Amino acid sequence: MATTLISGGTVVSATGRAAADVLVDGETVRALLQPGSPLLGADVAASVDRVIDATGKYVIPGGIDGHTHMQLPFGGTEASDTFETGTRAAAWGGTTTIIDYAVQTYGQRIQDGLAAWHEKAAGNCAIDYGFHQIVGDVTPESLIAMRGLPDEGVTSFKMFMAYPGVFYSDDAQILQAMQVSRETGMLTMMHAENGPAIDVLAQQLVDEGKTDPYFHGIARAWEMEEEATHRAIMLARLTGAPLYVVHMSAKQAVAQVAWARDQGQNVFGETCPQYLYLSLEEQLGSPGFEGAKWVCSTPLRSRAEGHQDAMWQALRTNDLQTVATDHCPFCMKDQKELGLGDFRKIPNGIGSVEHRMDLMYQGVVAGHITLERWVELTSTTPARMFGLYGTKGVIQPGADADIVVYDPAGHTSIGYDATHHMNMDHSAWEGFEIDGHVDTVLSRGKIIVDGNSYLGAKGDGRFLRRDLSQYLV
Ligand code: DUC
Ligand code: ZN
Ligand code: ZN
Repeated sequence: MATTLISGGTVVSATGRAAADVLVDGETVRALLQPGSPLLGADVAASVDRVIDATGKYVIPGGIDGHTHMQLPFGGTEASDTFETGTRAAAWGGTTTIIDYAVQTYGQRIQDGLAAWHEKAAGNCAIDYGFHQIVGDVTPESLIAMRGLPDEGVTSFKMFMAYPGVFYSDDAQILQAMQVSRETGMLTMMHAENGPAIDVLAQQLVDEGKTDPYFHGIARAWEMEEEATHRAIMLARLTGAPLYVVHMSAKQAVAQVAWARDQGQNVFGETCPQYLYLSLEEQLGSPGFEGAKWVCSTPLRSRAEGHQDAMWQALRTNDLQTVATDHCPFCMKDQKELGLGDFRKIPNGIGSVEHRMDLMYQGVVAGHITLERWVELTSTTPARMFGLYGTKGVIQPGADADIVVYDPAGHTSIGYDATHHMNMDHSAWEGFEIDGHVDTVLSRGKIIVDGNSYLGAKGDGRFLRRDLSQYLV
């Protein structure tokens, strides 16, 4: 296979930055060379098949989005990105790995749920992909089947304390699943919101005629996230299960994670760009039905209460460890519109898989995080958290050549008629301006994005069999 030299750039890792040329041989990184180094011959550039000029640019490991929902049947419809469209959009935005959630529905065997996800993804992805397993029906049979997941390369499973009647598990079910997590080393992932209480609050709001999207955020109060996060932490503590709380948005819930971590517990937290930038007042509270674009769970929180600033701070202090998207796109037409007149019927989800790397880079520009922390939150820690590190999440000899050349002098305007490749009829990020640009994307050595050209193909991406988490203490 072809050899490539990425020359003249600044290689950024989770721990530092250095001027270095990256030699790619086939699908993997062969060497990092000091510019002008004679180690591999006097003129490496002349001996390779192609040279990518990265002068003035950052060379970073490809992004890893640890939380996506392609083609998820949910809320009476199905997430609008297929594995084909969603992973291509991810590639455009500098993400070279996704970890999607395979679903076991109520009454289904876990093995069958996982097999269905393999069928959806195989041969369709633009980038490499792995799976977490949603356990939607804890039964004696599924507790046995869960033990087989690590052998399938699926080393984490998600449970829901929300959505009664859909994915919900009660405390007794969570306790038993966590015992399996402790026994096998699999990571327990938790959607931490008190679903039964939220449903009562939502019904009361609707009875009072409060049916606009804004009230989705009122029903799903931060107390419901804090309480569930605490409960999950205590169940994890009792059982010894490692716990990863997904899509965190309430500062009080993050304080629970910080508290557990201070006790030495293996508890981790993820947030998403929407909880860093968007708010209950500005987006969810948009006039009329417009706010439906931003109905997701956990919900957008009040800026006046300071949640967004607290999330950025928690990313700096490592009270939160990762940034994923919870990419779960729905069109307004025929999908979000299902909830006209009743916010409970709006399918929950926002599409962001294309924009995570850019939005988080803007956090560097704004001084919220360092360049190194950008790489750590979006690539290196997800790799370690989900058992991919060494192959993914780092540019080093032997690693997969998943590499992004990022131009800090470039610019990206986000919007439906601007930068938009996701299969949606709107952008939740309309009008966002980024002081940087994804220039070139390599997936296992193949250039799949080159400026404004897409050079990848459906089926480029492979299924990743993941090891157990490499992040546990
Ligand atoms: N939250 C969302 O917003 N969408 C998918 C599932 C979830 O938990
Ligand atoms: Zn969730
Ligand atoms: Zn999700």
